[in-house]
Amino acid sequence: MTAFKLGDGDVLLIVDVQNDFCPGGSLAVPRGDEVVAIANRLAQRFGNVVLTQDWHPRGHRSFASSHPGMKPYDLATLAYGEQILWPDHCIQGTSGAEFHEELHVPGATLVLRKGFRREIDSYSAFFENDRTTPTGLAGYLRERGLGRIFLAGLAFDFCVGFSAVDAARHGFAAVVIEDACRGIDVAGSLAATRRSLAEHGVACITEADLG
Ligand code: VGL
Ligand code: ZN
Repeated sequence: MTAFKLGDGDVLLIVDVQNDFCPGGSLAVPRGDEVVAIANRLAQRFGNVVLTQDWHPRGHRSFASSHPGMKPYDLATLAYGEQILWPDHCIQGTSGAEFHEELHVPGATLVLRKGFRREIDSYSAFFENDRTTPTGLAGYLRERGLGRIFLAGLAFDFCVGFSAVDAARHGFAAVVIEDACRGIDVAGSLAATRRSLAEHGVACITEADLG
């Protein structure tokens, strides 16, 4: 039995499949490159595909290198609250910020760049980490009549998870395709993400559930 029948109101959101999040990159997600083949396959089944691209200026406040004496994965307090500090990654215009070279999604209609404000990180494709600055994605999806969002990509416990929860908060149906994601797992982030997805009614499925 097919649990999910895809239609015109569905969109596939492919999150941050970029070189810096893949093996060899500066913030490599373990086995991150394994999502490429499945993302390519999924994209062919959706009439609507949107890509996100983490896109930071040099000296971004989420980088440990911007905080003397602190190191990657430390917790810092920024103007909007707590922020995990990361290695420099996905710097605008660098090869680390490019999509994985085998990602092949010619039908994608939007590349949504996020994290471009020096002072604010953005895990979610909908709101930056201050939780109030919108990226514009909700408006795009609404105007296009897209009501159900399937998510794939990197990292499960950061950008994919936050995007899925914000989608649900916005009133979209949100579905994470878990075998099309890989996670980082810092400070219990995987378990926290699973809890948060469940609390917000986000379904977690596998590619096989799409029939
Ligand atoms: C991400 C940490 C920092 C992600 C982006 O794409 O999950 N994680 N920037
Ligand atoms: Zn980032």
